[in-house]
Amino acid sequence: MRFVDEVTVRVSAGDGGNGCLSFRREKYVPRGGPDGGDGGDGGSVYLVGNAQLATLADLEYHVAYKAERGGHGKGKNMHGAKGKDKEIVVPLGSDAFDADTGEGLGSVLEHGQKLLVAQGGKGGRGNARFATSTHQAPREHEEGKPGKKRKLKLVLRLIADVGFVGFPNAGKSTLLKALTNAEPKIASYPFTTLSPNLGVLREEWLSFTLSDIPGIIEGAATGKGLGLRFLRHIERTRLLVFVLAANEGPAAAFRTLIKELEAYNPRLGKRKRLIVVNKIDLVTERIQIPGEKDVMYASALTGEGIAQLKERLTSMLDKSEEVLKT
Ligand SMILES: Nc1nc2c(ncn2[C@@H]2O[C@H](COP(=O)(O)OP(=O)(O)OP(=O)(O)O)[C@@H](O)[C@H]2O)c(=O)[nH]1
Ligand SMILES: [Mg+2]
Repeated sequence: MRFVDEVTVRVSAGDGGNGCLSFRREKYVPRGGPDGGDGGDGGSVYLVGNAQLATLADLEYHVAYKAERGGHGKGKNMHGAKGKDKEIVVPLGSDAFDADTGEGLGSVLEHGQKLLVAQGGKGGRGNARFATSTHQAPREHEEGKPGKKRKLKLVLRLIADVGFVGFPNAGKSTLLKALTNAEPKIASYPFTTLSPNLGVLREEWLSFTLSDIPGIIEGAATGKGLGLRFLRHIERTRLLVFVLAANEGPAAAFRTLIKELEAYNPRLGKRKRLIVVNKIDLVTERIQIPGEKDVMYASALTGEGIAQLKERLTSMLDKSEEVLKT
């Protein structure tokens, strides 16, 4: 399915039903009391998280989502039915905003989590509710309140344990394939990956999600290449893996990558990280990365160092805190 990480839709909660104005009419009862029932509340619109989804593509075809209105109250104290809620299924990591005001409405981070994005209108009270000992034939009754209607903007920032960053062609996708069940597109030209790929790494009873994003180049933070567009998909990871090509100046590449990440979000420079110098089949020396202790050497192509890398990732993640839920 196509990767879509930003979408704007209209959501309308249901209006509340009107309260009823009515008096009892029975054969031998000359002056019946008020019996107008309340209107039902309008249905609300909710987002619901689904761990199976990794794109907002489905939402592009539904421009509008509407919850049911509440039923009107009726005589004989009959209350109107509550309007049915509308649920919009979204991938985990979806952030919701009011598109017009920019107000943040919250994030959906867990499977089954429900987030209210448009509150249904309250039903109006029927005249029966206005009766008191001194006011026995009330004619007051309320209209239902309108349901919230808004333009809703959804922005997806994927949730993964590990995010891969590296220059185009460094071998990120090849590495993802070597470590996980993913089948990403791999080719010998830059920008083969045009949208994030997710893969699951299973080690005994543990499993972690790894995400491979398009290559980053110098100036990415200011919009060069695919730019900032995809950096948000590594913001929620707890470990960054820098993938550097051994034969293309890995130390300089690392400095550039760190600079771009920090320019985008300073917190990314402080995120726990592991450096993988890939393509070691193409060089004879083990190039050091100044200032970095956690450096591993591997070849995603020949498989050299992959088992050690798996082990290292597993032990680093095992000890690290929960997925960052911000
Ligand atoms: N010799 C060698 N080639 C590799 C290795 N890893 C990847 N490659 C090759 O490098 C090229 C780029 O690999 P990709 O995995 O597509 O690189 P990428 O980092 O995902 O690139 P983008 O998606 O464009 O950012 C492909 O031709 C791979 O076969 C390796 O360890 N050794
Ligand atoms: Mg790739």
